[in-house]
Amino acid sequence: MQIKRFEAPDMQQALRRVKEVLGPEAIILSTKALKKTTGRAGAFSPGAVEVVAAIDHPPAEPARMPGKLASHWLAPAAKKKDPSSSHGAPFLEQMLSAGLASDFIHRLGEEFRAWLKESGQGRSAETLRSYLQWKLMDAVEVTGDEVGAGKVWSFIGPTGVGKTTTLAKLAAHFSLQLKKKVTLVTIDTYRIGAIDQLSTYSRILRLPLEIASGRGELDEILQRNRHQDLVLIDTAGRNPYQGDQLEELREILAAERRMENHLVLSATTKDSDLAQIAERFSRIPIRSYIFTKIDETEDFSPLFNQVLRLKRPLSYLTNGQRVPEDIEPATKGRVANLVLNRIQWN
Ligand SMILES: Nc1nc2c(ncn2[C@@H]2O[C@H](COP(=O)(O)OP(=O)(O)O)[C@@H](O)[C@H]2O)c(=O)[nH]1
Ligand SMILES: [Mg+2]
Repeated sequence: MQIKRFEAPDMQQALRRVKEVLGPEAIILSTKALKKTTGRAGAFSPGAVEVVAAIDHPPAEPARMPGKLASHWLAPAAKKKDPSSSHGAPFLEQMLSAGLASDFIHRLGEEFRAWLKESGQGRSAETLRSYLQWKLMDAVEVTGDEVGAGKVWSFIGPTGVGKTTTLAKLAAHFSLQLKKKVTLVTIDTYRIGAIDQLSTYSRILRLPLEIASGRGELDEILQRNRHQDLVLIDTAGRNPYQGDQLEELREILAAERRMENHLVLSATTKDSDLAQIAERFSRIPIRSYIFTKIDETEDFSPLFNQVLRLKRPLSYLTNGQRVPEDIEPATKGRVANLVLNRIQWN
C-alpha cells in the first residue's frame, strides 16, 4: 500500500491531485480542513484541505526493493523524497530501518491498513505511534514479578552475559526487600573464580551458598532446601556451539521437576547470534528470557525479534553493573517503549 498526503485550496482540486498521482482506484483515508498561512506573518487563508489517500498497488512499476521490505510498503515520498509529501509512509520504513523483523512489519502493515479503513482514523504521527505501541505490547509476553513458595530458578546462557550478577540482584531483591527465604546454589564448578564471585555475594547478603558438582549433589541440595521460598542456581556459561556441554547442563537441570530455567541473554548481542544461541539453548526447557545490559545499547530490535522468534515470556531486564539496583521486572509497556524510542518520529 502507498499512502500519500495532499494539500489543495479546495476538495475538488485535492481529489483531482489524488487521481492524477495515485490513479482512479485510490482510497481516501481522511480529509481535513486546514488553516494555511499565506506567507504574511499571522495571516491565514481558510478553506485549504488535506486529503490522505492510499492505493493498494503502486500505479507505476511495483519494483521489488532490495532488502527485506517489499516496495509497496514505502510511500513515493519516502522513495523519491518528494518534498510536497512530508507525511508519506515514513512509519514502516522507519520500523524497517530500526531493524524489526520484516515478517512482523508486513503483518503489522496489513493490520494497520485494515484498521485505518475500519476506524476511519486519519494518519498522524500520534495515531501511528499509539498503534505501534499497542501492537508491540501485544506481541510481548511477560511473567510478572510474583514468587510463591518453593521456587527453583536456574540461570543459563552464554559466558559473560551477566548470569551471576543477575542472580545476585534477584537474591538481594527477594531476600532483603521481600523477606523471602533464599538459598544460592552454584553448579559452576569449572572456574574457581566463579565460586568466589558467588560466595562474595552470599557473604554480603548473608545467604547460604551450596556447591553442586553433579546431578546427584544437586538433587540432594534441592531436597535439603525444599522449604526455602526460592533457590537460585548459577550455572557455568556454556558455549552454545558445543552440544555436549549443553547436553550435560540439560541433564543436570532435568533432575528437578520444579526447575524454571531462565535464559540470560545480552541486549548487546546481534540479531543473528541471538537466534543461534537461543535455538541451541532451547533444548533445555526455557521458562523466560532475561535480557541484560540494556544500558549498553540503544537498539532493541534484536531483543524484540528474539522474543517473537522463539516465543517465551520476558521476566527481567538489567540495566547496569550495580547489585542490587540495576534490575527491573519486564513489562509490556517498557519493552514497547525501548523499541519505539529508537524510531524517529517527525
Ligand atoms: N553494563 C552492564 N554490565 C553488566 C550487566 N549485568 C552484568 N554486567 C557485567 O557483565 C560482566 C559479566 O557478568 P557475570 O555476572 O560475571 O556474567 P556471567 O559469566 O554470565 O555470570 C560483569 O562485569 C558484570 O558487571 C548489566 O545489566 N549492564
Ligand atoms: Mg557467572
